[in-house]
Amino acid sequence: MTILFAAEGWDPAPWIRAFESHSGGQRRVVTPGQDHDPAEIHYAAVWKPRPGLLASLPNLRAIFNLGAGVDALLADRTLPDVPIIRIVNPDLTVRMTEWIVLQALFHLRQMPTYQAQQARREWRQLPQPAAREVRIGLMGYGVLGRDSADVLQRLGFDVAVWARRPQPDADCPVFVGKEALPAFLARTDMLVVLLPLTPDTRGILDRALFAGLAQDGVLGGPVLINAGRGGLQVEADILAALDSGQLAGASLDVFETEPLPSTSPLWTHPKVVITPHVAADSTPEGLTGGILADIARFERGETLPNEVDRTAGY
Ligand code: NDP
Ligand code: OXD
Repeated sequence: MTILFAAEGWDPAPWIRAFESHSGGQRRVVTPGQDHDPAEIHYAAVWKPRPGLLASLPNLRAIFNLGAGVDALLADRTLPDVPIIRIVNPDLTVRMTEWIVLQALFHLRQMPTYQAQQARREWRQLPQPAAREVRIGLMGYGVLGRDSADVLQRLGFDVAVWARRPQPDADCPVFVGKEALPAFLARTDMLVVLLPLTPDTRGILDRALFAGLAQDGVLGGPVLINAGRGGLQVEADILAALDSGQLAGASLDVFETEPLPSTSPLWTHPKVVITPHVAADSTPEGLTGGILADIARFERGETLPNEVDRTAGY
């Protein structure tokens, strides 16, 4: 049984090595450019595969998306009707939590201002709010959101979350659905976004949403931290909100267009922290063992966790 590895822009060599070593050489791994019979492929491990590629595999049994977000994959209207499994893996989760916590502390401890002062050799101590005085609003309380929420709460932040459905086991206030969004935003000083990109969430981070954020917080204005997807945000509205003071700062890992064009004013904006979609990388060592274990379960007839709901889009 052969696995097709197809990940746009990624070096396949370490992935193939990791698949082969974790399977003790039991699985053959091929790439789209390589000579192979499409009929021999039963599983595909993919990241943004060329539209139509998966439809060309007549014996495909399951698709493993090599990231947590499936928006790019679901955009292929020819996808075969087989289970799509997305990555849920402690390695990826911890990496995301590191990034979110790093950004939350960066803004809490006023690092953008201190960096600007450093550039001017200016020694000026600012009043320092405590984490417990900052109300974090976390959009998306899934695998990644839950872990970030736990760690942010342990650091003392006052965390509430927004999700699509009730979360009976949550240990923080939960706001559910569109009706609860205004109340959620009104108590948010730091908006952390870990939503998937779906038809319901596209463009949600816009002027109207920023206008609903709390303006009376200890940070001097609300801060936006987005590691979900660039399609969630309207960048022109972020820039306008930063310039009008409606937003006091932003940390962005994802963008409407990636790579972020060199002409984007976000690059040089003094209130913006930019990272190039690296909040939580998918690594061969972190992920291949889990995919192979899932394939073994699937072949034993067991149901796989983390199957994507195509209707909901995540
Ligand atoms: P999950 O599917 O586990 O969680 C998604 C969460 O978003 C759930 O809480 C869900 O609500 C909520 N949600 C979805 N749609 C809506 C909506 N319309 N209104 C309110 N809440 C909604 O995803 P993960 O936590 O694993 O990942 C989240 C996203 O992070 C990924 O989709 C991906 O885009 C992004 N990501 C980015 C990376 C990076 O490096 N920048 C790396 C990895 C992921 P409910 O619980 O009610 O279903
Ligand atoms: C993902 C990503 O979805 O890397 O995992 O963005």
